[in-house]
Amino acid sequence: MIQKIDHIGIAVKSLEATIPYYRDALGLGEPHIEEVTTQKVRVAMFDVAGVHIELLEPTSPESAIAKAIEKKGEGIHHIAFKTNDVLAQLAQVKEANIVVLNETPVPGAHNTEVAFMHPKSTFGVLTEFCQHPNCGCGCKH
Ligand code: CMX
Repeated sequence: MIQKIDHIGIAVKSLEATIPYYRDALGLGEPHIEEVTTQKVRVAMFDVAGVHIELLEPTSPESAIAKAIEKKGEGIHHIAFKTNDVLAQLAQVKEANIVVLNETPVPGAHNTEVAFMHPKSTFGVLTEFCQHPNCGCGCKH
């Protein structure tokens, strides 16, 4: 079941160049920063009342984010829905003939399990399902 919007992914060339806008100009506070090697990105996450702004900086030219920036420049890249069961969610959209990019969940930021659908089958919006474990880190999911 979809529970809420988990995060909005934004492709950026440089976390260092972008963070001051969100942290200082908007006043969102310090982000949680981590590298997600499986996705070839470095991520900075800002909590906005339980929904995260996820800045994504490519760590390799092979990263989906590097390719997105090359094609379209920086900007909104995807929307992610929090679910308590990614596999069930994938089965549900496949029933509706939506093309999935991951048949099974892969590791995402913050110890999540994630899976994407192809934007050509979701009306131009790259869409992710995201399932959180009980990570116990004190963050607001
Ligand atoms: N939003 C909307 N449309 C997009 C898109 C995006 N972010 N990225 C690509 N597209 C569109 C392109 O504009 C293109 O459309 P046209 O054919 O009309 O020009 C089409 O999708 C291209 O599709 P493709 O050739 O099959 O795929 P690409 O090589 O361009 O890769 C995608 C796109 C979505 C399949 C790839 O980026 C992917 O697998 N993404 C999932 C993983 C990911 O994005 N990881 C990074 C973030 C990870 C994280 O959150 O930690």
